[in-house]
Amino acid sequence: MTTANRTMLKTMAAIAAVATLMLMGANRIAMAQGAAPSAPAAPAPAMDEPGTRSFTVVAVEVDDAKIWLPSVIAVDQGDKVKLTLKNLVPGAVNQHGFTIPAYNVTEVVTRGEPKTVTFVADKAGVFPFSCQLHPAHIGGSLIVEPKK
Ligand SMILES: [Cu+2]
Repeated sequence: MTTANRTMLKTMAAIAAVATLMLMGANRIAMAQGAAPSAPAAPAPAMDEPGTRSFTVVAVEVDDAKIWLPSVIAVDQGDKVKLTLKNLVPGAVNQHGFTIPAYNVTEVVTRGEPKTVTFVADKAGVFPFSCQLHPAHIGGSLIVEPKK
């Protein structure tokens, strides 16, 4: 192999390595924005003090369905969880509920007035959340991964 070829190979390897790093970086950004790519209204979680997991959870209407998004919120047992609740459902009814019975979280969220709730996810498991005002509305699950 000539020196020129070897130099060329090294350059190509370097370019491939940089491209891989860039791809990994893009992945990380996509993951940081939450587990719900179907939630265009949910902005990326805000930065917070270490140990706090912050999520914006929005009530939206799709056709006739009222849905809290993201539908899955996953944290680790022991995390401090901060939820910013926003009601973006249009129409005459301007209040929707948000409840996680297992964690004694129950809020009424008025459109235009986001609410913040914080709690420590001390129990592991899968816990449903929903709108306590309108049982037909679609909720989701809080998943608390057990501590290893
Ligand atoms: Cu509702």
